[in-house]
Amino acid sequence: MKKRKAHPRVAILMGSDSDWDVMAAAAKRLAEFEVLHEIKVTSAHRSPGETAEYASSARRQGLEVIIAGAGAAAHLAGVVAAHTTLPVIGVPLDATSLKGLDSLLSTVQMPPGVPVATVGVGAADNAALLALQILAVGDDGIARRLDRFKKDLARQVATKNERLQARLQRG
Ligand code: RP5
Repeated sequence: MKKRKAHPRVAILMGSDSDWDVMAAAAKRLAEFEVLHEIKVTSAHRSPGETAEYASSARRQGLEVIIAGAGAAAHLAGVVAAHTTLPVIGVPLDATSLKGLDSLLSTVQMPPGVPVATVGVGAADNAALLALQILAVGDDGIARRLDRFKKDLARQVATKNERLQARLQRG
């Protein structure tokens, strides 16, 4: 049987290499779940043609979800969403004196018909988890791993509760 060539399932896009320190968390989470991804700097404002071309061909390239992080007047996720029917997850980044409020509003306030699933300011890890949950709709392996991840989260909360209860009892 011919083996299918492995291709990236998720794209992590960002407006500048200065966004990488925050966006790296998305790559780390996808790597932990062994999901192939590609990482690219492309800008809605500074390289609009390349961004549109990338988004337009993303589905053809075999990508399934696109994560796009940008700061300031952050239009990267929105422009990508305008050029593809793939799900787009926007990560607003804190890059100006407005501390991310500017990029949050630019990313989340999309016009009707062109949705961007926007996570919190700087929440690249959550963006990756949402991408994994989207892939898990048709991928039992990822769904099982996400299940274990959620059980682990609940265990961590239980430990925090035990710690607090012990502290309260000590007075
Ligand atoms: C945005 O402007 C980028 O996404 C970045 O967050 C911010 C600053 O970019 P650089 O001036 O560091 O390239 O477009």
